[in-house]
Amino acid sequence: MALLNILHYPDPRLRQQAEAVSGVGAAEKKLVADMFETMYAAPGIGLAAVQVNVPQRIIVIDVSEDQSQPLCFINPEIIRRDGEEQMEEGCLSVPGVYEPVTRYESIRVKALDRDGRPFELDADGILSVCIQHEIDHLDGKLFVDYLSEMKRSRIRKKLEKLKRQTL
Ligand code: GNR
Ligand code: NI
Repeated sequence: MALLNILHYPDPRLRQQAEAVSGVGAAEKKLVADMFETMYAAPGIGLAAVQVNVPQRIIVIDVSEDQSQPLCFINPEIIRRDGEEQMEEGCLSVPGVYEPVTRYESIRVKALDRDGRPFELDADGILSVCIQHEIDHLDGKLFVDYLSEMKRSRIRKKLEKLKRQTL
């Protein structure tokens, strides 16, 4: 296993459109294992492959308090969406920033699991929010894109300054 480097906004590689995975083999399974390790170490409740500079449609999530509910979604698709809900979001690629975002309240998702087997799952609450946040990453989208241009530009300047200071 290995810890992967997480890209930070405004890195242009976070804008990559991820490609569908054509088969789940040894390389994909290793990537999934490394993504879980990286997410738990961060710590975070979700991680999309684009965040570790792999433009493939792979997501890992665990919203439990004790790392007991690992979920992997390969080629995820939202097949049902209902209601709206606002929740405070954060992102490992936008460290230190938390802002409310409105998303679908409940969804049904279709995907392949880490062994390549198809499954469907109903989600609401934080799991629903997290799945939508991660699928956005696979399309090169970040939660700051839902904020005003003024807020986003303030966040970009803050993170650019932070980066300069650590170089
Ligand atoms: O760790 C994370 N917490 C979180 C909190 C509210 C809404 C979404 C998230 S996802 C985030 C990890 C991350 O950046 N995944 O892409
Ligand atoms: Ni994120």
